Amino acid sequence: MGFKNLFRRCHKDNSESICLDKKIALVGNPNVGKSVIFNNLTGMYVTVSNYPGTTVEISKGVAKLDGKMAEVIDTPGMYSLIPITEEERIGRSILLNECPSVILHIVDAKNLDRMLSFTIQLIEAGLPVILVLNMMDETERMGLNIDIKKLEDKLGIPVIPTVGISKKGMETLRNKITEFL
Ligand SMILES: Nc1nc2c(ncn2[C@@H]2O[C@H](COP(=O)(O)OP(=O)(O)OP(=O)(O)O)[C@@H](O)[C@H]2O)c(=O)[nH]1
Ligand SMILES: [Mg+2]
Repeated sequence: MGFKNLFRRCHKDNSESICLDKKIALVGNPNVGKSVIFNNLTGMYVTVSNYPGTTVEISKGVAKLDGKMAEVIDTPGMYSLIPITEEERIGRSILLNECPSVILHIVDAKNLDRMLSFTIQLIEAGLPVILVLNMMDETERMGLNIDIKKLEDKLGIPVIPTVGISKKGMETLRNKITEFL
């Protein structure tokens, strides 16, 4: 699909680089639990503002991870790196322009098969990705069993199961994020 190296310039140490701070971006389809996980990661200092020149609201907050401070950016729901909606265009431009140290691709684990193509796009674009399998409570209730280790081996990225609403898996996720900062 030609996503390879699309974002590589973000991570080069050259004069074009605008990566001054540590940033964590949350991406994923609508309604998968991005904002719940955003709230779990951030503390009191949350701001909501319109993305420049648009009416799309972006939340930003601060996470303290193992003594390191990082900005957390909650993006609007998006399905792909190829933008169709304004929200997707903004999501893509956050990934391009904000140069996050790590991207959390948050998926509804019940529908993992439908969501993996976006994970693969992010990986192929050279972005630093953690796959977050959220809604594990509902997934387990449905009797679905996901082989996390095998998924990690196949994708070559960390995969962390979570239940956003009860904070299950958040400690493991925080530790994994810290490795990227
Ligand atoms: N059962 C269950 N519900 C969850 C979990 N995480 C989030 N939810 C619920 O799922 C719904 C959607 O969560 P949000 O955090 O608003 O999802 P979002 O991805 O930010 O949605 P958009 O901003 O619309 O893209 C809410 O009702 C949450 O309470 C989870 O792990 N398990
Ligand atoms: Mg949200």
